[in-house]
Amino acid sequence: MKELFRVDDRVILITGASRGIGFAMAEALAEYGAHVILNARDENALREKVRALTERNLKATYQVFDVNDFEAGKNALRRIVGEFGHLYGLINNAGIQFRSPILDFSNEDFELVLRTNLTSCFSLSREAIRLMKNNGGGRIINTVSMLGPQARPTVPAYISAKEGLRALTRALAVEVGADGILVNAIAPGYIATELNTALLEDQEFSEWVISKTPLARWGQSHELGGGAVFLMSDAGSFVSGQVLSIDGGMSIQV
Ligand code: GCO
Repeated sequence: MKELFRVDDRVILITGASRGIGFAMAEALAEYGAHVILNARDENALREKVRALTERNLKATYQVFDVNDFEAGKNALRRIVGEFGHLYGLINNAGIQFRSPILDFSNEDFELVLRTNLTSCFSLSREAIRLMKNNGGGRIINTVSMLGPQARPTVPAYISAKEGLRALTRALAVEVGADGILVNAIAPGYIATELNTALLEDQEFSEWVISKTPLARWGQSHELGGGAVFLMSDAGSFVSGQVLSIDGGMSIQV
């Protein structure tokens, strides 16, 4: 049974992996045998995170690119296949957040969030699928959000993008399943990451999160790792087009 969750030697690219949820997913996958490739824009941060994994004899390297530079992402995938011979998995985790009342929310900011949190996932997934098809299949996980089906004020672009990413997950799953490519999403709740520092420091907001969460606490990044291992492993071999909520139950509490 324990082999069910191994991902030995599966080459998996995780975007936005220099910190938070992305690094937590990469660390968990590496602990279960994967060769993880961490992506971010900050090479120094990536070098430090990869060193933290390789010092534990885990298999990790990095690729520096901005997910909004679609050609750079395509070239990074080519380098990965050139170096490792194949690409098994992609986790589209990189994302940004803008919070502002809608009347102050510019078109430019809205478009930047949609490009970063949705369009870049489409572009990188298309190029990854091109490679996975030649390798007998693979896995894609999109980091969506509890927000999407649920909403709150001041984050219209993020909600729109993450709901769109749920839809893209289904759109890809139906199109590439016959190629042995499984596409799913993980929907974090409120996790104590740098993206949410402003919210964690807002006592009223933080207490609201705790009151609306059955587990009565914020989540921790490492609590997202198990879901990534499940969906990248043989344990998830018949799961596609699905959203795995890792939110302490918040999405189901009125
Ligand atoms: C916010 C937060 C959320 C969380 C998470 C909740 O401003 O409400 O940034 O978007 O990050 O996505 O599921």
